[in-house]
Amino acid sequence: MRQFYRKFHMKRDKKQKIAFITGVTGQDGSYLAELLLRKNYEVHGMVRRSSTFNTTRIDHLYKDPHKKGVNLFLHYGDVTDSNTVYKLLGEIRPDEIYNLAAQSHVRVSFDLPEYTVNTVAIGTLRLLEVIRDLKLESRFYQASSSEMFGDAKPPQSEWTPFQPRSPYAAAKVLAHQLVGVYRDAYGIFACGGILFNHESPRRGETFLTRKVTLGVANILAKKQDKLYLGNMDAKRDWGFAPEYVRAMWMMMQKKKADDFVIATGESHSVSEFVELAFGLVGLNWKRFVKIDQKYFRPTEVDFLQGDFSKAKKILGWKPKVKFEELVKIMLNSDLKKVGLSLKIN
Ligand code: NAP
Ligand code: F7E
Repeated sequence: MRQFYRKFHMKRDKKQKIAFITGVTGQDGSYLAELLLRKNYEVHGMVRRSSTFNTTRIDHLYKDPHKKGVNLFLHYGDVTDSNTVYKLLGEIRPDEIYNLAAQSHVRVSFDLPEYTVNTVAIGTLRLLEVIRDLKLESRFYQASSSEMFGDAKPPQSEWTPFQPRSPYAAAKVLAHQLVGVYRDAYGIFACGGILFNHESPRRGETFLTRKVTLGVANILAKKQDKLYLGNMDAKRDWGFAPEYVRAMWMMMQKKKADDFVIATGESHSVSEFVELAFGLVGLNWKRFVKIDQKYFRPTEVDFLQGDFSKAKKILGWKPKVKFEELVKIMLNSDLKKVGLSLKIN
């Protein structure tokens, strides 16, 4: 993939900004790439080698690099591979780096703690060290998470102390704190976006919201008869992913690097999400949902609700899509995906 880039980079409009995204194939990476391409950035995405296609979320953005006007370049890489990170950043010298790569599943982080810490925490350290070593002037965005708050009493803000409850959350705390250290010690423009849960039709199918909306669609299409879930009592502050990646970009345009909570300020339980999603298509969830202990976590985060007043004041950011609309957007997309013509208004 890289050789194409070298050839075309020389022709770049010098005023055009260059962004580098780790995790470009993920939910947020794909929306962020779309946003930056709309803003005329030259976008470089790091893609992991996989034996099956892992680029489905960005396939619609990809153009043959031999053609003119191509602004998206993909490079094989991995945040656990320092050498490649070093080479890529040295060659691309981006204006903005968005570090979204992660083993991002909280439940899975209990099964794969070492790998999770390696990608989430040490992966972040690798990028920061390369910026420092190469003396890059790149701005850096870190995908921090509301999971870092863990047991802390809601509403959680930038001033709430972290009380992580999983290997994933502990790794995100370390990464977030390293960002602060590198900002203060070396003057690197590094932001920590503390994003609460954000969802979309592109959400991975094993996360709660998508598992439910796809499950409802499959049940209605008679492709599935039961939906197995874990803890129904946990509460989350669920927002809409495209609005959250816009907040990432807004942080990176400010004069001063800082940390921001991005949330809706509303919280709903898993059972409320389930009841609404089934109810919207006229089904009683109690007939279809079964509890399976396998989906419980050894330690749970019970109640997340974000206070985004700092982002509202300093960035001028606020969410538009709230809970019910989010469920409808995801459900409509999954109804279509399974081949049903039903549309929820
Ligand atoms: P996601 O859909 O799981 O995407 C994760 C991305 O990271 C994918 O592109 C994945 O590649 C890539 N990745 C995983 N391991 C990697 C490695 N070792 N090297 C390079 N790339 C690797 O996650 P998301 O929901 O878009 O979230 C984006 C970031 O925000 C993550 O850091 C997540 O922890 C954080 N976050 C998410 C939320 C949320 O609610 N979505 C909230 C707060 C923070 P493959 O496609 O090949 O798997
Ligand atoms: O779980 C409960 C589960 O896996 C939400 C990641 O993007 O957001 C995400 O982490 C809740 C939890 O997201 C099932 O126990 C019940 O209480 O969708 P989730 P998460 O753990 O909140 C944060 C902000 C991130 O940073 C992460 O990267 O739903 N739950 N039954 C279930 N969860 C799943 N996945 N599957 C179930 O069957």
